[in-house]
Formats: sequence, structure tokens, C-alpha cells
Amino acid sequence: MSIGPENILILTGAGISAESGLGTFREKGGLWERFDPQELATPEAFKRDPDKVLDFYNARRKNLIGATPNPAHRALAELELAWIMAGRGDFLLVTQNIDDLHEQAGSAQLLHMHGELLKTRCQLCGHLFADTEDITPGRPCPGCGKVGGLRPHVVWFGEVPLGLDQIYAALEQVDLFVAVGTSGTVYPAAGFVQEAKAAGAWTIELTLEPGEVSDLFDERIHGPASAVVPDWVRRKLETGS
Ligand code: BV8
Repeated sequence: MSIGPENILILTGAGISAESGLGTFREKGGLWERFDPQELATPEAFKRDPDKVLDFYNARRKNLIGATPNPAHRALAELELAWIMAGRGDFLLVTQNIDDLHEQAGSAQLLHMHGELLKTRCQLCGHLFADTEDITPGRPCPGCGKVGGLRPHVVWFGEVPLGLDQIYAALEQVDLFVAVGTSGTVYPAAGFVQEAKAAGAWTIELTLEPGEVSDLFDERIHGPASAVVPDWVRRKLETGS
């Protein structure tokens, strides 16, 4: 009996990039432990103190440049290629991360729902461009030439995440939902597992420790992503389960 297509949706969070040297948010020493997100990752914070918010993202951008993918990023890119080449079904990688490590590893069916740190946009003319430079209030927009409008192309708390229509459309058809390296703290991403279950999907949590919605998953494999994710991908490709 030929098995039908199996549509896969993978959701990643900061934990997949931890072993590439990029900080997570809510762990010991995590970013939000040292910085208050309400202080730094909200439009109100940016209006109140643009220099402080821009300094925070300029520091993270510098930290990101030179970072490289780890075996977990590479395993997900390998799974995507194998899945699409074999016509096994749809594949979508939704990341909450604003780094470019999935791109570096070769992922293509990729959606950054919380934006991208290596892109900057102008609030005055809407120009969106790849950017590795510091953003300063006096830097002119390469699009309109005006100063004072540049901000990181990142979704802050209280702002609507990107690509939600595409994500919810994919969740309606998903057969396998896998959350990698995310604490299940931030919505709407933390609610995706419920949408996947409502669509009848099998759900797997691959994180170092159980996240806040861990109990909702059908299967949980805990450990460092650079070990757990390649092992799971190998099992998936070799046994189909
Ligand atoms: C929105 C970009 C309206 C910026 C980020 C009360 C209830 C419910 C919701 C809310 C509420 N009050 C406010 C809200 C809404 C709010 C929210 O969810 N707040 C939370 C804190 C309660 N959400 C929003 O504001 C969102 N917008 O709701 O708009 C709307 C919505 C829908 C439709 C219309 C309107 C916007 C949220 C986006 C905020 N921006 N990032 C930046 O990066 O600076 S969020 C930030 O947190 C990152 O994106 C990060 O990815 C995300 C989630 O964190 P994680 O990725 O999970 O990382 P974390 O550190 O938490 O966990 C790390 C995990 O990795 C852990 O599980 C750990 O065990 C594991 N790990 C660690 N090391 C490893 C590992 N795993 C494997 N291997 C390892 N080595």
C-alpha cells in the first residue's frame, strides 16, 4: 500500500543556535536574564530610548557575524532536501530566530517569523535591505536618504509576527510537527503545537529540557540539539518514523 504524502513543519527557537555560540533568552545567563525584553524588544522601548535598543541589536549583530551553523542546522537542511527530492510531501521550516544559521546550513523552505537581524528597514520609506552595519540614529536610509528612520527588521513584543497566513495554512495540512530548541514561552509560536494536533499531526519536542508546553507533544527527546537533531533526522530518513 503506498503511503500518502507526509507534510512536515519544523519550528526552531534560540536553543538550536545555542551551540553555535548565540545566546538563548530564558536560560541561566540568557539574554532576557541580563536585559529586560520590555526594556529592549518593544516599539515603546525603541521610541523611549532608541540608542539603548540600537546598541543592544548592534551588539547581537556583531556577535552573529562569524557564527556558523552546528550539526542540528545542517541535519534540518539535509532532511528538507531529502524530503523535497523524494517528493515525500511538503516541508516548511519556521524559525523564531533572527540569525542566518539556517540559511548558511542550506535551508531554503524557511520563514523567519520574528524577522532577521541581518536586515534593516526604514520606517520613513519602507526600504528593506540586507545590512551588517551598526544602525545609528544619524545613519541615512540608502533608499530615501533621510536619517532617523532605520530600525532592525525584527518583530518586537506587541508586534505581529511575519508570515502567519502561510504558517497557519501549513499547520492545517501538517502531518508531522517538530519543535526544536524552543521554550514554548512566546505566542503565537508556542500555540502552533495545538494547531498541529488539531490537524491530526504527530508532534515531537526536541529540546535540552522540557518547554512550557511540553506535555502537549506526543514525543519528547531531550538533549543538546547538535546530537539529538541529527539522530532524529537519521532515524526519520532511515525508518520513516
Ligand atoms: C503578538 C525577536 C499580537 C526579537 C522575539 C500573555 C499570554 C500570551 C501572549 C502574550 C501575553 N502577553 C503578551 C503576549 C504576547 C507576546 C508573548 O508571547 N509574550 C510572552 C513573553 C508571554 N507575544 C508577542 O508580543 C508576539 N506578537 O502576540 O502580536 C498578535 C499575534 C497574532 C496575531 C495578531 C496579533 C511577538 C513575539 C515576538 C517577540 N520577538 N524575538 C529578538 O530576538 O530580539 S521573541 C524571542 O523569544 C525570540 O524570537 C525567541 O526565539 C523567542 C522564543 O524564545 P525561544 O526561542 O524559545 O528561546 P528561549 O531562550 O526561551 O528557550 C531556549 C530553549 O532552547 C529552551 O527550551 C532550552 O531548553 C533549549 N535549549 C537551550 N540550549 C539548547 C537547547 N535545546 C537544544 N540544544 C541546546 N544546546
